[in-house]
Amino acid sequence: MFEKILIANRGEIALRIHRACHDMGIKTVAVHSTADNEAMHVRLADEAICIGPPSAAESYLNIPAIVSAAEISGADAIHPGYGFLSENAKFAEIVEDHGLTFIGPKAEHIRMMGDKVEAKRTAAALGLPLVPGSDGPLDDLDEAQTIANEIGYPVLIKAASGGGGRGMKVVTSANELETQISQARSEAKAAFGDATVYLEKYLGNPRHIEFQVFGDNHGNAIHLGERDCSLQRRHQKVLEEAPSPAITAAQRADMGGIVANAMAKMGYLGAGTIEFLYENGKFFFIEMNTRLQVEHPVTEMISGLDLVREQIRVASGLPLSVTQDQVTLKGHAIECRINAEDPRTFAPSPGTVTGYHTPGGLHVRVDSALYNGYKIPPYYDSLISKLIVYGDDRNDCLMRLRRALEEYIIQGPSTTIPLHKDLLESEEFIAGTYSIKWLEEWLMKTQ
Ligand code: MV4
Repeated sequence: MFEKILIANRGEIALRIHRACHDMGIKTVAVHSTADNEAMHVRLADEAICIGPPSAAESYLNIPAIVSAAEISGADAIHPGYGFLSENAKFAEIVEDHGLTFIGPKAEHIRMMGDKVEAKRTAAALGLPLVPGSDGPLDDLDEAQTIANEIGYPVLIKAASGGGGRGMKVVTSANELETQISQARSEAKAAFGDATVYLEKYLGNPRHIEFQVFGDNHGNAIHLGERDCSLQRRHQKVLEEAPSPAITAAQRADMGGIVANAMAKMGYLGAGTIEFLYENGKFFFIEMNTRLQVEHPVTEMISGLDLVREQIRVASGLPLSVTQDQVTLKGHAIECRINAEDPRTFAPSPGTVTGYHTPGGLHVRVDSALYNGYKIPPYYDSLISKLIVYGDDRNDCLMRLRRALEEYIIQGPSTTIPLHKDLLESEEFIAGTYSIKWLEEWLMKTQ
């Protein structure tokens, strides 16, 4: 097992990883920008090394500085968290080339899943159901016309190097196809340096349901059920829950079996998430994320497993601590993402926390790096806290979440706590019948 892990991240996820390390008797090294000298992740770690100025490009994305920090501190491994360098195949390779362990999947799998066309090909070969569409990149207009006519309009043009919804174009009729493809191409080129695009049937009203998977290098792969992440605003998740209110235990066992099998065939190592759109009782693979996700705690709450511990175990060569038969998913969990933002305009609201009180009690978890007097810097993501609540069933979970939100006090910056309180009173959310379109429509009507 590793003796010392460098955490190449900041904020709540750096604390989350630090906690798993200390629970396992592993020392931690924090890295930080000059904007984070007073940050909680720096205070808690056994050692801390400044790696650059505030801009992420010069600090949390600075590969030479991070690898040097690992060498100087004598760390055995690097955990990238989420965002920043977590899905950078080159970084994973450089880390391994320096005799360190990258706590994450193999570089080849990160690279493959980063190319959404490659990812779909692989998923198809592994038996996952796909959204109907082009088999690969779009080459010429004739081909695109033929495919679109076959599957029927509307269709969606997506960037192969995209993801997260950037550079997508909905095409409603044949006469728009040419201009939308060339628009998508130039936007993709500008945003990702790659003009490759592909085409899919546009699903009008799906849910976003993702399966958590895990593999080790002893030939084992398991799934830990799904999370429903349909509540998004501008491709940012707002609230996630597990299990999804939309699917049955039989559907979970079916899809879970299929994704776990696929991961075993690939020889996938570590934590991964398989994203599906779900519409009219059917799943359609769209993407795979090769990292630990922000919303992993809801899966931890219903499975009782520590996903960061599992990541560290399998990266060090140990088998997963459980077999599929030993996984029991029980109860219901919801995560509210709390951002330092105006709850109506969503404008960022950095600044000093002048009063702070966290909710507590049975089945209530707060993952946050905030403390009273902390100055939220303006340079990074506005996520400042995740409130995660467990209940025996969805209604029990909703009741406890309302109670926990009432207790949570963050003074100084504006936060999205009031938005979550309103959301928990809305009929559609309570009924659990929402799709990916619902939140933005509700915000327009009510906020
Ligand atoms: C789609 C889709 C409809 N049909 N693909 C957006 C982010 C990226 N991961 C995939 N996305 C979508 N792909 C087809 N064929 C609708 C979306 C989409 C979406 C997906 C999940 C959650 C929120 C969303 C909001 C808008 C669009």
